[in-house]
Amino acid sequence: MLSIVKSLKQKLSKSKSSLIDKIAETVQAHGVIDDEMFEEIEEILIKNDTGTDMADLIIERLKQDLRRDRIKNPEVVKIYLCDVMQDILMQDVPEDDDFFALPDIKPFVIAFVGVNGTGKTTTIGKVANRFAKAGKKVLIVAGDTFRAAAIDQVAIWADRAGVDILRTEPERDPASVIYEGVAKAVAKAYDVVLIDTAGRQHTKDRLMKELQKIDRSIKKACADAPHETILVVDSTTGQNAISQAQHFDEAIKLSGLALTKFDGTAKGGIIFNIKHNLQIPVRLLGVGEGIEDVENFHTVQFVRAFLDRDETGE
Ligand SMILES: Nc1nc2c(ncn2[C@@H]2O[C@H](COP(=O)(O)OP(=O)(O)OP(=O)(O)O)[C@@H](O)[C@H]2O)c(=O)[nH]1
Ligand SMILES: [Mg+2]
Repeated sequence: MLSIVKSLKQKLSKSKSSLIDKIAETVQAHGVIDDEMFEEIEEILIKNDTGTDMADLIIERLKQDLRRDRIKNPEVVKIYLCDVMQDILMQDVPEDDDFFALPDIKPFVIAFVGVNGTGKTTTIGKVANRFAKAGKKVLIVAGDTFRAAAIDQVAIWADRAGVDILRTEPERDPASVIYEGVAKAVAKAYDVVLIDTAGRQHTKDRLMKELQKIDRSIKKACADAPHETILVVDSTTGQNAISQAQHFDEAIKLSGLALTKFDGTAKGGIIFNIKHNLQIPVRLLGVGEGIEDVENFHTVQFVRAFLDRDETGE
């Protein structure tokens, strides 16, 4: 557990130094606890994508706690801030939420959706690899049929992960290809099906309707599937993530989010924004371009890594 926190910490080092450390620096430079200091903290939070409502909430709670304990020393502010942020993230969170611990459902069907270029195909490759390593029989369905290159790309990931793929000629109707894939998984006793879909703008009605068709064809092949529908969100997109999630959730009921490119963002605050605005849990974090670079989003570990806390919670 400690080593997971450490390695996550390294991967998140960019995000960490730019939020909590920046706040600590600001507070220290400021020297006294006053309104100006709170404004500066709030500004940093908003710049880091927490959203204004969430930034307000954090600041209000911080003020309350500092007042309650009659804190006058600015050096202690960081500790109080970490506590407030930790409390907010940990509210209503189930313990030990492991994406890779499959329930007793076979095949377990997971659809990946999202806007263009967010990392759907890459995430599927990483997830396939994890399941394959755990001894699961995995089928990837190449449901992004718009471009031949997309089919080749997901085939390369299937090969790397050492799992099977159902692929067709390009330009076939994605819903029918996906139907074939899920039906094959049912017939051949696969443990897990990972469905790749084409990137689509959440504001385009026609593409959102196509998602509904895909959902229906998955259900035709396996009545209670998809068991998970994961929206893959690029964590560097900031506020737009919320609107993406709302639109996709209307078209195809989402069960969770995968936040990719967390290694490259200086703005870890998006996690707080999501917590405030969506009822959809973050399940996976993408922390690099390699096949191993996926982590369970485990709130406790994340909070420790992100807010620079170690095992003892100090
Ligand atoms: N640094 C980093 N790069 C990532 C991560 N996930 C994906 N990428 C990169 O993001 C780019 C797009 O990834 P894809 O997996 O092709 O994205 P996609 O959502 O399938 O794209 P479309 O199918 O075109 O919509 C690639 O260059 C990936 O290497 C991540 O967690 N960290
Ligand atoms: Mg793709």
